[in-house]
Amino acid sequence: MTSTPSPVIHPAWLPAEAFRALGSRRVRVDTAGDAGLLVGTVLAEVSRACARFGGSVQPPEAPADLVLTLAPRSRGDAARHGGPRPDRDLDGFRIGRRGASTVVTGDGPAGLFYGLFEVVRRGEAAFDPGLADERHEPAFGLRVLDHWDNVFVHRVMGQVERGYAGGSLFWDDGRLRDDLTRVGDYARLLAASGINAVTVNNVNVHAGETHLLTDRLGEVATIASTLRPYGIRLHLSINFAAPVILGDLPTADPLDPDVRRWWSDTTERVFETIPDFGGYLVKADSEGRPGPFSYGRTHADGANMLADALAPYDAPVRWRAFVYNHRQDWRDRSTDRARAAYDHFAPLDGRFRDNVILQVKHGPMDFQTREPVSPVLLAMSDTRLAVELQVTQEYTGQQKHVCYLPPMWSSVLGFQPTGDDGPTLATRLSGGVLSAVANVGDDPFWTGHPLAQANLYAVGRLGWTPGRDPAEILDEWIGLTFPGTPRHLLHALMDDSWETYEQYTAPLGVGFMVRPGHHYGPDVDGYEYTPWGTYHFADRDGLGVDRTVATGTGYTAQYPRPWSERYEHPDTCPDELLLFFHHVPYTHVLHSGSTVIQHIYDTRFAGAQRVAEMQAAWAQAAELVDPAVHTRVTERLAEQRRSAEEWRDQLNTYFHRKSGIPDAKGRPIH
Ligand code: GCW
Repeated sequence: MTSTPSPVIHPAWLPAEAFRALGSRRVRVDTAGDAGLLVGTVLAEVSRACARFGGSVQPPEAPADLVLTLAPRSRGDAARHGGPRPDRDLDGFRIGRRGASTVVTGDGPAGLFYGLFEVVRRGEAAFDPGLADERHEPAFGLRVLDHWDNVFVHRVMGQVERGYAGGSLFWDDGRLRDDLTRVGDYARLLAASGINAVTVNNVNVHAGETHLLTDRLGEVATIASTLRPYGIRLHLSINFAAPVILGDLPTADPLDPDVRRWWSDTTERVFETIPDFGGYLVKADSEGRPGPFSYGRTHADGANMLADALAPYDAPVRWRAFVYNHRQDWRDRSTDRARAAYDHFAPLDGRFRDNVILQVKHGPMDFQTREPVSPVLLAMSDTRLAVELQVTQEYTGQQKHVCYLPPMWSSVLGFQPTGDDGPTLATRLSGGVLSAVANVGDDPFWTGHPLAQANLYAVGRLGWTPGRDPAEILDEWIGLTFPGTPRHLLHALMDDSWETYEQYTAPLGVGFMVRPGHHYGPDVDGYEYTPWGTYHFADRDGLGVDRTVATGTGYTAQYPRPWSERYEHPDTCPDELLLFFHHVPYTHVLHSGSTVIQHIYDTRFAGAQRVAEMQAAWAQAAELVDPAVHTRVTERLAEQRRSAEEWRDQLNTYFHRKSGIPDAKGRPIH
């Protein structure tokens, strides 16, 4: 069962106050009678803001402080497209000054609408006579949040798999929610951050959820119409075995003509019902989900079948590369889970249709606190690739811990595949897809931990400008969400929170060490002898995973040069990834000058100490923050502190017992 939503829903980054600058002025929405749905949304936003703050919506030709207008070539496009289909190629806009007015010119209705939110973000600064002319357009055409929401409450995973913010916004115990008001509000928040699509069900599509594609499509269409006014398209996760599960066919073989016809007929009905349907998302042959392997077919066969069904509608299938053996034998040292996605997919490069997008988790394992960039993203130049980020904090504190993730994401998007002077990964992927696993639920703060909203906000902003400084995005979010609160208070808690989290959890890129199943809290050996392939190999002499070509699993060879060489040798491997790539003695000296064992002790103490300081600083700020936010963050910080100390003590004790090496500073180790 899901929790009952509180009647007071936090406005996140769109509090009424954020509209003051715009709403207290004369605004003209100059779209020459264009009555498209998105233009209607812009008008409604402007009217609401002006009604609240005393400004006015000006008639055509009348003087205005802000003019929102469409570029000439797109006039009429919106009318032609009629209501629903926002043109995603026309998301860009210009902003600048003309005489005494600020003018936003949308490339199309969506651009107009993103331009409006740019004005909101800038507040008074949008009306500065010195405002420079700027053109904005998103780096990624599709900026999608994937919800791991179940329709039916799952006996282990609950309503939302890896959800830490209450129930689903869409589904409640098997049914579509009656009241979708929050879905509309959510769409508005997402649009204001720059997101343009959501997937409304878990990638693990269980039997009940399989019906969303066919007999429960009406419910999906209802969600789509709630999202549409904000330019958010709906995507569905599908079950590869749907033709069998739904009882229509004896096989789901992707090369079987009946199966292919089934998918094209089913897809036709989807588009008849939802003309602006976004596309399919597929988890196949992964963690027990069905897929083409059952029929002796390849992932290219499977993905291409769905791509062919979607092609008439110019829609993509996103096919996930998260394929690995989760029934591995821990005694077998040659099997390395990190290698799996590359081993499965790199040989298929060039064999996918144009509307197949291979969606790759940003690291080779599974959203750990620190991983190298997935080598799949650096290969496969003849395949459309998307990077998948995880906003929901499965392995990064489950929205009980403060953990501002954009510095991690920026290190992925800014990674330079060909070395220090080359283009970034974001440049390579631009024009394509940025996808992220959502972190919201029916919690009154949307994300459980109010400060986890910043992660959701930032993913949209990075979808437009992946090279932007995460600290700047954070500052923007703080300004919008906490008008009146001194910004340094939030910065003090959030700026280095990812690093802090890393300090008290698994060290130097080794990963996991979490409690199996729910993945919260320390359990150093929790996964060590399991079939999941997530090991640290600690013994009395050392720890880490040897992934070298010389003596290990050979994983480093999946990287292009110079990375393959850098990672291969401990002396050139970055400290923070040392134990991901190498098994070293506890006495190995890091570039930092510390030994591995002393680093483990020092950073565990420092991380837990830092959390205690965050807690003390927040306690001082009670008067300066909305009391409801203050209380919720206070509660979560108390848990973060307890948990950080538990991590510190378990890891220190474990490695002290294993290594027998005392802490050089003589601090208490139990
Ligand atoms: O990290 C694992 C999660 C699963 C998830 C899977 C995936 C949706 O623990 O809960 O399943 O990744 O990404 O498919």
